[in-house]
Amino acid sequence: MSDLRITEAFLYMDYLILKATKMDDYEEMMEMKHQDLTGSLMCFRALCCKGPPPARPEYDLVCIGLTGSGKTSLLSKLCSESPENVVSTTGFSIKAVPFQNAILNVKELGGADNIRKYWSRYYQGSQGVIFVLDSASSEDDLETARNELHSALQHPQLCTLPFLILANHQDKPAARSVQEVKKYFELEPLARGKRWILQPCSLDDMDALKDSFSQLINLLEEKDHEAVRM
Ligand SMILES: Nc1nc2c(ncn2[C@@H]2O[C@H](COP(=O)(O)OP(=O)(O)O)[C@@H](O)[C@H]2O)c(=O)[nH]1
Ligand SMILES: [Mg+2]
Repeated sequence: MSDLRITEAFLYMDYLILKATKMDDYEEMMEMKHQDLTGSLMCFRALCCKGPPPARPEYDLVCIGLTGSGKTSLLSKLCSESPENVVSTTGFSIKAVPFQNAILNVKELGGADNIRKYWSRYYQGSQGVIFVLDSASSEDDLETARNELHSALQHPQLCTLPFLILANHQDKPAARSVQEVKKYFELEPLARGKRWILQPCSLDDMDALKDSFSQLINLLEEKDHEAVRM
């Protein structure tokens, strides 16, 4: 819409106000309204004449980890969903998680004993991996989580992808520190040469969580640029 047409529209609105309020002095009102009109025009232009926002790149990720590690809760919180709506994941679920510079389409795979053996069927097409672990879990569960993480890091469809490992439940007194997790999971030797981030986090610490996701997005973008260069 041209500036002239917008001005006409505002003038007509003034005429209607004048009629409704029965103000006599049109000149006086116009003088008063002049400043407002200029401001309104700028707002109108900002709202209506701005082009669509630039498209954000989308990445497909797979999110794995034992049941109860906090996959659904963390992803739901990133999507600003209410915690009351979090239900246990049977099979898998997909969420589009929006960030300022990218959208992550995250496929969460259920972590129960009888489902984990099917995880690898859903790896195809993934561009990155999120592995969530409960840092305060029992020794047995921690060992199971370690075995699952090792299998995932070595799987042919995942081994070259960026990994974000979330050491969750850090708010609990029994939580292992990030150094303990790194040592226990033998991450240094296992993930040598791979792109990975190990982030201690909890449901209450969204800043740490968001920060680790921006690092993951950087790794995904780097991979994109490499593909363009090849
Ligand atoms: N204290 C605490 N509880 C958590 C945390 N993350 C998840 N939970 C709780 O752990 C339970 C299982 O979480 P859920 O997201 O369903 O785990 P999932 O099976 O990995 O998807 C829920 O009751 C969550 O509220 C955390 O960081 N700290
Ligand atoms: Mg779940």
